[in-house]
Amino acid sequence: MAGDNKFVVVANRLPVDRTESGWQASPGGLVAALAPVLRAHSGCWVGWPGEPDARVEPFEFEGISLHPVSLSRWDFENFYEGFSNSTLWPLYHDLIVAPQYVAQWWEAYLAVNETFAAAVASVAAKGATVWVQDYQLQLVPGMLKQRRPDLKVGFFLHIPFPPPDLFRQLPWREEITRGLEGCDLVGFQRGADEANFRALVGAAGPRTGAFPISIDPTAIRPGAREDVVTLRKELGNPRTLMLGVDRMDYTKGILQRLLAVEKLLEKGLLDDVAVVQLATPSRERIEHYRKTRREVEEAVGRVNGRFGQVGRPVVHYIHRPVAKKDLGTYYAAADVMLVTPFKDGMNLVAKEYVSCHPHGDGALVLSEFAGAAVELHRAHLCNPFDLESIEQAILFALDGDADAMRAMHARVTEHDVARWARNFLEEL
Ligand code: ADQ
Repeated sequence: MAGDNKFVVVANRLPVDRTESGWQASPGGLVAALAPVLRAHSGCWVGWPGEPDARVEPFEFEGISLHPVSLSRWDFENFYEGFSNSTLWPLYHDLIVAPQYVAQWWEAYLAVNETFAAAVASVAAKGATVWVQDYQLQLVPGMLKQRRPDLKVGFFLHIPFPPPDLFRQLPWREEITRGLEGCDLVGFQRGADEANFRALVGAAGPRTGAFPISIDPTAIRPGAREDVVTLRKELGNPRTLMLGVDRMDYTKGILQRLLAVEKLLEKGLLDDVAVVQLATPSRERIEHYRKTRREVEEAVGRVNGRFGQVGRPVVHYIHRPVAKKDLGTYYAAADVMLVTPFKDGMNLVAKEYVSCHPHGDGALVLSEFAGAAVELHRAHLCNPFDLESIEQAILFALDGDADAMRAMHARVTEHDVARWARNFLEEL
């Protein structure tokens, strides 16, 4: 059975969310990067619509044809929350928390990957190109090649690939590598991730490459001058405005940056500062995520209790998603951006911030364990496992470095997400 789509993107999620007023494009650069390719090649997107137990018929959205794959509540709990986010996510992020190995989760992963592979096989035209996205679907390439040897299959891993000795913990390591070996090309964020995978599969494995993902600079625009002035005024016109923007995830090191700020305040090395921490709620049914949130919120309360004034807290914390337009205002207004993950595939927030500072102002504190540190190596790099290292980077950042900011801005603007997609697909 074959369909008529010459280009198929397959990802855990469709690039849309259902709202009260119908389907809406979900934020994220992937859609922006792939939409032109999908339109030009009569392509389609296969993915889960985001609601357990719902059956949704295929539909068109802004010129792209979407093929929903339905997942049951059981699939969601075992495949998504279980194997994807409580086994693979911590394992691939170097065991910041301990991965759990549960046979039932693995069975769900296997079954759901089969469902995705079957869906792709039914919509892809003969000889079509299929681009599989991310850690939730690592078995799909192998399964597809069995059903449809005529297809050209690429895979991109958005998160890090762990060193071989960590990967070997996985009871189902061989099945996963076999899945990826079904690819014509496997793409990673960094050369180091690619090397980890190569060390595992040896010279006989599939073709691989490093393709650092990037942002769509037209989607996040620096806020208008008057909005920046208003925001700073609302924050009490602090001398220094620091900003954090993350999904609430234990990989992001949100607590660590707050502890570093607290230490600097304690030592009297920082004053007249406001910190804005925006955190989107994420995976809240998983205990480690709830714990991370509790720890962050406790630190926010403690820092404000120790160093804030009535009507003038030090840390302004919002645990809700923020509109892209407002995000541009926060980025433009911030003197120092704090990006301190313990481990991160890329970290697009760092690139979004740099993209909102074309004139050399602002400063970026960036963890050396974020994939973004390869390209943004002129940022104020720090080791998030070492609080003093974060403190040092913040102190250096207070002085800024206009040349570095301009150079990083040029890099991010030139190497945008469209170029990322083009590079991968040309190589494929
Ligand atoms: P994430 O772990 O989600 O992505 P990141 O790359 O920083 O991390 O992307 C987050 C996105 O969500 C950004 O575009 C950001 O603007 C947005 N966002 C975050 N907090 C927000 C808030 N409070 N309000 C509104 N928007 C918010 C995974 C990997 C990364 C990799 C990307 C892409 O973990 O390492 O860079 O995929 O490959």
